[in-house]
Amino acid sequence: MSRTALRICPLCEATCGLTLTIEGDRVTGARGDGEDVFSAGFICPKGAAFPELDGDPDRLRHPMVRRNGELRECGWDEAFTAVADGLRPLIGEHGPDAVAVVLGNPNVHTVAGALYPPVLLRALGTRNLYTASTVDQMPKHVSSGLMFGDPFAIPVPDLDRTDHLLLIGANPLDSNGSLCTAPDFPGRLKALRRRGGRLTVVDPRRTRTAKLADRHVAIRPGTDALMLAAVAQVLFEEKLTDPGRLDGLVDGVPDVRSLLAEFTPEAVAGPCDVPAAEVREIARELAAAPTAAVYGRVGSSTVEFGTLAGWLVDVLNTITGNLDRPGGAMFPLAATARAPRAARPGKGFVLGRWRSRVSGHPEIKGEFPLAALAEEIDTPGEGRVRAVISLAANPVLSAPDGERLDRALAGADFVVSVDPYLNETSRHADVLLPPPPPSRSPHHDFAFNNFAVRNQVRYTRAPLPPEAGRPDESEILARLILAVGGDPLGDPGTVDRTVVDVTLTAAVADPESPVHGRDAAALAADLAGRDGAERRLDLMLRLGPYGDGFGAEPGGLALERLLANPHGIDLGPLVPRIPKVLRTRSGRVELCPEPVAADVRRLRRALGTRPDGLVLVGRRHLRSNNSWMHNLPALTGGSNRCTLQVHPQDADRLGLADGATARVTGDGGELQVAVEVTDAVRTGVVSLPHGWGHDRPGTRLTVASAEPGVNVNQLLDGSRLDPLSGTAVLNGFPVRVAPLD
Ligand SMILES: Nc1nc2c(c(=O)[nH]1)N[C@H]1C(S)=C(S)[C@@H](COP(=O)(O)OP(=O)(O)OC[C@H]3O[C@@H](n4cnc5c(=O)[nH]c(N)nc54)[C@H](O)[C@@H]3O)O[C@H]1N2
Ligand SMILES: Nc1nc2c(c(=O)[nH]1)N[C@H]1C(S)=C(S)[C@@H](COP(=O)(O)OP(=O)(O)OC[C@H]3O[C@@H](n4cnc5c(=O)[nH]c(N)nc54)[C@H](O)[C@@H]3O)O[C@H]1N2
Ligand code: SF4
Ligand SMILES: [Mo]
Repeated sequence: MSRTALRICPLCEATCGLTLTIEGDRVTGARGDGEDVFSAGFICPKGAAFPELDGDPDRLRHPMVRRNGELRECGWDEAFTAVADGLRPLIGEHGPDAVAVVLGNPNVHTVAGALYPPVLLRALGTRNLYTASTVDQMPKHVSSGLMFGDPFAIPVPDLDRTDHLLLIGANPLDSNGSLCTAPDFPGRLKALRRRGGRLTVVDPRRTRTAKLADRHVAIRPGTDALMLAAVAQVLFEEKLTDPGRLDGLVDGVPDVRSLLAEFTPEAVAGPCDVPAAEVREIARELAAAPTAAVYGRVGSSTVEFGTLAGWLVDVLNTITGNLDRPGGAMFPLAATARAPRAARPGKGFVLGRWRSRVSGHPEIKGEFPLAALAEEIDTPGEGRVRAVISLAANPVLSAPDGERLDRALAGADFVVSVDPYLNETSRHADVLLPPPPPSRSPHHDFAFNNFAVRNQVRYTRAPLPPEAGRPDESEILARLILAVGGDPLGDPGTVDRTVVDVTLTAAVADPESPVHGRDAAALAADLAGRDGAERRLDLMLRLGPYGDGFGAEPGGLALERLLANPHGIDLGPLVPRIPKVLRTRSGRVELCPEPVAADVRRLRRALGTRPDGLVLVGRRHLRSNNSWMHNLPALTGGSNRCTLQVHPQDADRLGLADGATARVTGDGGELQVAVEVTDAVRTGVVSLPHGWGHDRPGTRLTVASAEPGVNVNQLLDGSRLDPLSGTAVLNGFPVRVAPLD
């Protein structure tokens, strides 16, 4: 007796619709949903492994609490009471900043992770917020914040219509794309080439994506900002700029021109190790394409000049007239986003409103660098972080210097972890709260629809009912919020009711809202949904850009329409959104923001250099995901291995043989790892993937700990950051490599 159920895949940013086969209370199969309005049947090996991932016997089913030093299973009421008992006295004595909140990557892949962390942060009032952004995309938030006034206004390449894609430091054939949500990214790149378009890939490794390209530029890591500056310089020099429709809406073009004047192709050729003539060709091709998009991701972000690279990507999009036009780089509009308002100046984006205690790092978007978490816990003194609430995060492996963080967490007064696994980070929990597997959770992409190459909306309810007595993740987080406030056994529904109340009270008072002047309580009573999370989704849909406005827009979106369209609702191709999307103080695109201009001075110092040391870059494997998918036999083995890739010439020079063990040394430590000799990396560069190092005691990762690998982030001491964004330099940092004698 089997049935099928739909479930949007939560395992990467592509958000494919899956059709699950369900037998009894287990998922036994997964295939692509051919009728999904966005993914149209696409599935990758990770999606296909959904049943195994969902049913992993190492997933925790009961909460755990530490008593007399030992973690043991307990009941849910006991767990939330322990949270309140642990946190309340610390907050009472030391204030809210004594509690750090750490938000990890899967929060953007769950309904709960979108809806509750903001409420938790407001309830706590702590300034100690650390997220995966500062080991990932924070540079892009900063460049967008400064240029467009909204850190979330991140243009995405209009993949299906562009004639030319300049792709920098991304490998979507393995990652399936990031800050560019596009199911079947590989197929969309092939379609670009089939329709006569051109693909250029800039990457120090010859990746599967690079193999698909018309041009592969094997740049020296960390130098993309220099190359992009030179591309802009050529465009200015050769009078190839034309902002098109945005002419008159962009400030600072002449300033950028003079700022970049000395970044000639000749001046960057040495540090980038890219011939000047090739930089000129890249610029001319970009200008000549009928439409083009420049797109940079992780390899251009978690680097020394990450914010400058993110900025230059959009400088190029703007001065070639490709920003905000079909076929260029565009701003998606999600169904649960705020409805657009009339164009007008905004508050702008301000950096460094407060600073971290130990190193004085400026806050960025309300966050401190994840790389600074350990020092905030282990450095004594007034204002020390004493407790940590970690939601879906494994910073012991994903942040620089995990060993220091490991020790810091062990020494913290109190740690709460919401995580399905007992792993490198959650083993430090005093209370561990495991959410149910994805088959028992609903899904809607609150985050990724803001970066999708086509506007669309989908919602899938949990394919399986909750196990008896087990809360879903939304309820876990709502109860955590109550526990932090001292009411561990309270009704979690009050959290959602309060949010609905506050939102509607503001909406009815807002002259631009479709519900202006109506009765908030009556609107709240009209919300559909079988739990608080669903009612909040209904609320956001109805007040959103395509919403029914509670009757003001008949036929508009509401939860019921999504439930009636289980394969999703297509909302059409991306449409131009400037000037409404802008929130800068000028109300215009600010092409030359002052903090960026100041940082260009740092970039200038790299001009004319010719570095010759060895640097390390990462890599992602198709059948892996950061630190938490090494526990499934179906996804491990084969080429998914934690090896140090070394170019044959470097291997010769260093005396390293394929399969031998190398000793790798960086600022933060040393590790030993097997060598893989391959010309897929360029000379002067070695590559080691992240998320490995599953050999710590006290975890429950049967498969992963049998093939633990090493933690690349141990090579870092946490001091190398992109200064404007606080983002860790995870790519292009210096290492020494020698054979293990
Ligand atoms: N050297 C190097 N380091 C890197 C990177 C790199 O390229 N190189 N990449 C960086 C990037 S881009 C990122 S995003 C970070 C990611 O780093 P993290 O944010 O730490 O995320 P993950 O490593 O994916 O770990 C996610 C945790 O969430 C848990 N989890 C899984 N599903 C769920 C769920 O449904 N609910 C809850 N509550 N928990 C869940 C997992 O068990 C795991 O403990 O790593 C960064 N670190
Ligand atoms: N299969 C799989 N999919 C994933 C993940 C995963 O771990 N596995 N993680 C998910 C997450 S959290 C994210 S953020 C996305 C990331 O998705 P992507 O941004 O596509 O990330 P990567 O695959 O790491 O690709 C980064 C590329 O940059 C290159 N690179 C390194 N340094 C430099 C440099 O200085 N300059 C240039 N031009 N290139 C450089 C690397 O060689 C690498 O090929 O993937 C997501 N999807
Ligand atoms: S591409 Fe991403 S969303 Fe699609 S099936 Fe694979 S892991 Fe899931
Ligand atoms: Mo990420």
